[in-house]
Amino acid sequence: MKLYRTAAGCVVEEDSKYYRLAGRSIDSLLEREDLPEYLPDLIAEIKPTGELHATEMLAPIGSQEVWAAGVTYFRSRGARMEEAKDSGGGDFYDRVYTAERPELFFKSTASRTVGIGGKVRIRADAHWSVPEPELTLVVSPKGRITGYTIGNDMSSRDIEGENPLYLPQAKVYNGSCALGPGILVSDRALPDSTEIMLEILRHDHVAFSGSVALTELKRDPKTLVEYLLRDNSFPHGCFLMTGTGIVPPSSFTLATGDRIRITIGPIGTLENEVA
Ligand code: DO4
Ligand code: MG
Repeated sequence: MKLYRTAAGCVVEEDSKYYRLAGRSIDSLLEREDLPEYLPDLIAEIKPTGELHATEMLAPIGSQEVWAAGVTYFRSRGARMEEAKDSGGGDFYDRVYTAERPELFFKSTASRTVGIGGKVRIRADAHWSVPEPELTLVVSPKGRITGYTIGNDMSSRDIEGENPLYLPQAKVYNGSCALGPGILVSDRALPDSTEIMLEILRHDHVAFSGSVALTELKRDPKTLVEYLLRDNSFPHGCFLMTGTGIVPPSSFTLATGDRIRITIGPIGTLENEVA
């Protein structure tokens, strides 16, 4: 079962049928502890309507904060150690990869986040920018994983590499986050074999493509959520990106007009153009 947000309200997709939920805000749904059990009951009382087009879909976020985990894949550890070696910061990434406490950082709010078809941005003062395709957890106020979406943790690698203390500037800026297309509503873990796929198109040619399976994710999603909620409350629930395992080569940087396509089979495809 999938949940989408549109300008006219939320829509549930089940068995290729679409149920429009009148008068239910995304907040009122994401605040529920019982979302996976509640939605089937709700649509049982509604008649399905015509198709939902991607152009109607908005980022599936309301008042939630978006947080992110870092260095959760071996590939991310290596790339970060390399980019930070001149600043002396490389060692931090190795240490956090093996530490018990994960790296968790604040990533975005709805105002900095775009949905499918929206434009993500590269910072004007950055010269090395990449997308980070990440499985993103939908977390209830009490810390239950009630769904999954696709996240793009847009990152300025030169700023991050210059000094690890610049991380918030490398990660949090207007248009630095994309979420969508919708939410796969489920509290069941996705199979380890699930692939995250990234394709970057430039002038209709594939400039970069890569994939990683969830089996490479070093941290258990439930443990990441448990750390995030320690002494930290989320009355509207929150999103938690689980880190990237796909890093383009160091010679690659995003450019205006590039199209970033991220696919996670059970969730869908999130496509955004770079502004
Ligand atoms: O510590 C830097 C950021 C790591 C990150 O965003 C990732 O591994 O996905
Ligand atoms: Mg990331």
